[in-house]
Amino acid sequence: MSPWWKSAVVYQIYPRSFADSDGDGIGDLGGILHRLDHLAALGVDVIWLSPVYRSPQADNGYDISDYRDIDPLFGTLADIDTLIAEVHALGMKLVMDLVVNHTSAEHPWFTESRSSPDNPKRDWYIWRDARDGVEPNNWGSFFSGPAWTWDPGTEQFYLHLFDRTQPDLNWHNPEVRKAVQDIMVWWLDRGVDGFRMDVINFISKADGLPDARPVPLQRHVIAFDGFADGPRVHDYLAELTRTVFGGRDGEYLTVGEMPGVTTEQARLYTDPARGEVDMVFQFEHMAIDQSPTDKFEDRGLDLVALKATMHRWQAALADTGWNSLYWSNHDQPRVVSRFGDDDPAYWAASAKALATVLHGMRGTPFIYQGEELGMTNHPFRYPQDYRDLEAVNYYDDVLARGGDTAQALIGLARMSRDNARTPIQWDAGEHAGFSTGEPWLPVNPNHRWLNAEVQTATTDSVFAHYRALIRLRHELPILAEGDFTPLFPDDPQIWAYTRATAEHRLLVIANCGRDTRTVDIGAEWEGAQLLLGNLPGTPAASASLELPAWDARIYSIACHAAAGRRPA
Ligand code: ISL
Repeated sequence: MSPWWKSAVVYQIYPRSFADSDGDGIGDLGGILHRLDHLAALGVDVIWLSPVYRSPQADNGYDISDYRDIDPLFGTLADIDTLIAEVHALGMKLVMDLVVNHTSAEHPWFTESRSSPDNPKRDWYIWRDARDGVEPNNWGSFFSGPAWTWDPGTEQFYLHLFDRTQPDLNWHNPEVRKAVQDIMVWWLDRGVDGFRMDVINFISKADGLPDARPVPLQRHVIAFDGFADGPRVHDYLAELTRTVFGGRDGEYLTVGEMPGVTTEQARLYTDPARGEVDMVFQFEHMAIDQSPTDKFEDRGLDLVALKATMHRWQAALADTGWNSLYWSNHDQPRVVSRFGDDDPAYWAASAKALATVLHGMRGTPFIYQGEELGMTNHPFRYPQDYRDLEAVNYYDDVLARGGDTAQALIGLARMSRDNARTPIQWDAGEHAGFSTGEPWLPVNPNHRWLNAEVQTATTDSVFAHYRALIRLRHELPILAEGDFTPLFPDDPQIWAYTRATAEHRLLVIANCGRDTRTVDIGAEWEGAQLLLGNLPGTPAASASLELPAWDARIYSIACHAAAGRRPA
């Protein structure tokens, strides 16, 4: 029997920006509890909660100082218990974010580790001597500068692939792995239904921590070849699954967030026979409009390349393994502004069209909060508008090396993670109904017309379209199980593919642009039933379709011939 998560839809909550119950301008667990009806109405199966553990919040909770407590910003352990119970009562599941490639520098493990070279926790992190008076290798941090920070007290460098406040754990040490297992069991005992595992393909670093291949004009290099999919990562994940779930892993969901993962590696990670993770969250399609050496340098969208990448992942995990499907998360700009068209004339149709092509694919769809409303990028303008340390560090870095700051601001406005982190637009009122206080990041001014209150009351809203797509996934086994075949791969504007089982065929087709297009889909689709369209008055299928701007449709035909061939 197919695992339950193959026909499930996951919804990601970024708690800081979801809903605030106490008026401090920062979202919290009480706010989520209050808004659970929104998720029940949407029809999602699983909630993935971004980190709510105790944390200094240098990276908004992806820097954890106590894995067994809730940060007072968000509430208490009693609140999370209530949330777990309420989510279950509504028939949904709750998955926690597990950030264990690194801890916060304020975690007691690190405080002990840095206290002396002989401390028993010294080896829980990755410490090295200086090389010729500087960092031990040329690795760079994802958040600018070197991946090493000097500790004057003990005169060694420690490794941090992310911010200096996020030291990497040494997974080679069995005590570290045991400590992580204990944390996971502790949360399962509290009733959670699985984990989204942050950068989990970075936990095994290359032996000897070799220099990365140099990149012209860059002193520090993001060294994927040095830390992604390293030598022992598969062993560590299999060990984790074995020890934590003890054969009950089918009941839970594990999602490995894996930047830089290849399709070949993803097949290994998600091969059920290997017992590592259920699905990977990969990033190839998110890099399509970015320069390989600078994510804020916009290359523009090449739709043919975007389709090719998504289709390659569909093919690679067709027989073994499983894809997660997503357009956005808390680290990416809003998809309707990025790959769609946020001009008011096309905004709704393009948000629905993008949703249609994603939710028609094979894999488990993830919706990032606000995406179901078609929330857009924020009109950020000035350096001081940004809160995210990635954006702040990037701007400071460009400034320090005398780079083009005007260009940097254009790149930040398009790609900054803060675009995804503005408060959810619940209504047209003050602070968009997110909080009674001043929100930590400004509300998008378009909340006057773009908000949940309007959309849940409207039958043709972006929200209603997402709800319809989720319902189709629950009702039609073909969406989880059917084969995937791309159509018109070289068309720069039409995104189309078929899904097929022996009994049933679907055609998913969208015009991803403003110009009307006529597309010849063939006589076999003549008269096919329209399952879902995003524009009013969409007809049944004909051999040739006329698709206005951002028109998206799903057509269905039952294959009687194939059904007739079945043994009696
Ligand atoms: O946004 C990115 C940096 O440009 C991504 O590369 C991101 O850092 C990467 O996907 C890993 O993300 C995860 O780990 C980070 C955290 O900041 C992100 O929010 C989290 O999703 C460190 O824990």
